[in-house]
Amino acid sequence: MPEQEAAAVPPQAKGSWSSFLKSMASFNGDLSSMTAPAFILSTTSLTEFSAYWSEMPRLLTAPAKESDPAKRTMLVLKWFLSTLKQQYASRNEKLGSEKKPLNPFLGELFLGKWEDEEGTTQLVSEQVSHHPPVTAYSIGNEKHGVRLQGYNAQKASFRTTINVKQVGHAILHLDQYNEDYLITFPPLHIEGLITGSPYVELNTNSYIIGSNGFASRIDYSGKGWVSGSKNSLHATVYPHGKEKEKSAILYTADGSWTDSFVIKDAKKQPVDTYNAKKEPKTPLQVAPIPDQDPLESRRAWQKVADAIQKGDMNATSAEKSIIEEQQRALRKKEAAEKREWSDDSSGVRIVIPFLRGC
Ligand code: HC3
Repeated sequence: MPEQEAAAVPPQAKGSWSSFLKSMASFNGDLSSMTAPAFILSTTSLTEFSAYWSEMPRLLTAPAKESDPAKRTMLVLKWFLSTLKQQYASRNEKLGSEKKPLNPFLGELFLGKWEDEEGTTQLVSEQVSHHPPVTAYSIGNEKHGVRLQGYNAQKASFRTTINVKQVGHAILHLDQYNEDYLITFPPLHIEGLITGSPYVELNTNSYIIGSNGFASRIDYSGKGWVSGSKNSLHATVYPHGKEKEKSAILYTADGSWTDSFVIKDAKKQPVDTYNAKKEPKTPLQVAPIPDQDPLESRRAWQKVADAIQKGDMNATSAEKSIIEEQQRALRKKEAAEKREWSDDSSGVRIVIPFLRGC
């Protein structure tokens, strides 16, 4: 084991980390109920992860400005690939390792917006199920008529490491072309678990299926025992039904999702590039905590986050219990009231348990 990796577990946490690893042998697949040592706890809730889809709004809106349908599909692919680093490696980069995010409560909200030359891009992320955890989101840029809506859940298992299958999908809609792109999410696994510096590596493949007759397939690979490099990707854009026909490929993308990739056309000529280290991001604007609704993530978890930051496990558990207790009381109240919510504008009656418990 390399020394610098072994040092990832603080000396005082070595015992709890090895107990955590032993407990993984009987892991039941429920990531939210996994009890992890203090040093690996994050102060960020999973509802915040929805923001990773749009940290570079100009890439999200770029397809809306392209009149050629195959090129539009390529630009959707470029935007999707550009989100991968933020989605899967940014915490590792920022915090030194992947951490265990806060498990959102039902109805938890994360709201924000990006303001730049693309206009306003608005984010609404909501926890729509607590057990199993499901996060839904809607990201919209009205000026360019672009909307991304989706939901995410995870099914995990343990075999030599934590393997995560992502359940859910997202749909990117372009108003101008009345076009939808159905996006699936890659399976992933955790590397570096033994040494206490976990990070995400993506597995197999995922797809983007356009309603315009074109699709993209993205293949992911990592550093194997013998060859390969970390975070590698190979993607192709092709007409529907022609995934296996090499001669039908319209565009390819090759490189790394944490570094850079090149997009080439059918003649193998470079037509576009992306460099994750150089691409400027637009900061997400979130309301100051005192101005947030009590259901908003950073306000609701503030005391828990402070306790985690101080490394105070007793306060962390106590503050988490307060939130859990409030949630139990709310569920009881809702059950007693048999509450129904209605949307007056459409006349549709939405019964909360149906909507929330998906
Ligand atoms: C598996 C994961 C929680 C889920 C995270 C998801 C799939 C959430 C939706 C985002 O769009 C993409 C995404 C990125 C990373 C995924 C997380 C990586 C690790 C985390 C586990 C719950 C934590 C595992 C615990 C430990 C000890 C390894 O940190």
